[in-house]
Amino acid sequence: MANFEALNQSVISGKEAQVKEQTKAMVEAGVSPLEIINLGLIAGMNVVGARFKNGDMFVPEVLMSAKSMAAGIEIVKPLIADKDMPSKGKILLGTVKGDLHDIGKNLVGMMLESGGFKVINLGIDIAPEKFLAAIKEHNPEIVAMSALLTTTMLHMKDTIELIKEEGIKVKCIVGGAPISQDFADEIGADGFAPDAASAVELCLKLLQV
Ligand code: B1M
Repeated sequence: MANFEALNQSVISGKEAQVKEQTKAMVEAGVSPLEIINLGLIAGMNVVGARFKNGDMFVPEVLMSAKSMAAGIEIVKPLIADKDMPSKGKILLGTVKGDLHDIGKNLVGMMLESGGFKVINLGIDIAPEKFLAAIKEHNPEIVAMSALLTTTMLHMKDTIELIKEEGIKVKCIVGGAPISQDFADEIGADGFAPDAASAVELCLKLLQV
């Protein structure tokens, strides 16, 4: 019987080398790749998400856990055909035009990936037209926008308007330090998440998965 609990613990404590070692040992012992991902890696990250939300873990620790989990997934990924990779939906993520802040956005991306979503991280300074082109290319279920500046948050509205003008049906969600639920409602977003763990919950709710 594979020791998923030990792997959970290594992810929770952000011990990347240990995660790699335990993941490789499980692969060599013939444990199913999907079980390693779901019961070992993602289950550990779920605990991290809950602790982060409750204020029991902080950003640097969460980043270490997310990096450890990603290292484990990298080992298992080649063993799984793309179609079998568990995915709860595709999310396009980016920091809006004129804004270079990406620490929080990347954290959101990692938490979404650990929550089972496929994330396409477009990066920073993403103009509405770039979001639109990426939507047409990747056909995501959700577009998640981040803004940290009161000046750039207005580009979220421009992006949502452009998407609506084009008649594209995709859920748009927003977040970042200056963003509030009121602002999200005002610009016609489908949701707002104050932090990375809530972003996962919001996407699960919006897609009903
Ligand atoms: Co700048 N910066 N910064 N900055 N910076 C802030 C945001 C600021 C509040 C600092 C201050 O004055 N007190 C201020 C904004 C003021 C305002 O607009 N009201 C500010 C400013 C003014 C600027 C510059 C203009 C400074 C200058 O050059 N004069 C400049 C702008 C550059 C630009 O973007 N064009 C600038 C530059 C920078 C650095 C490059 C130096 C650096 C960014 C490095 C990087 O990201 N790679 C930086 C940093 C680090 C900060 C602070 C100190 C920290 C931001 C951060 O990473 N927090 C910030 C002050 C602060 O917030 N305390 C500040 C940690 C991160 C985990 O939290 O990003 O909030 P956060 O993400 C959270 C949630 O907001 C949420 O989940 C995350 C995790 O829980 N979330 C989402 C975020 N995105 C989401 C998307 C979602 C859902 C949730 O999708 C649905």
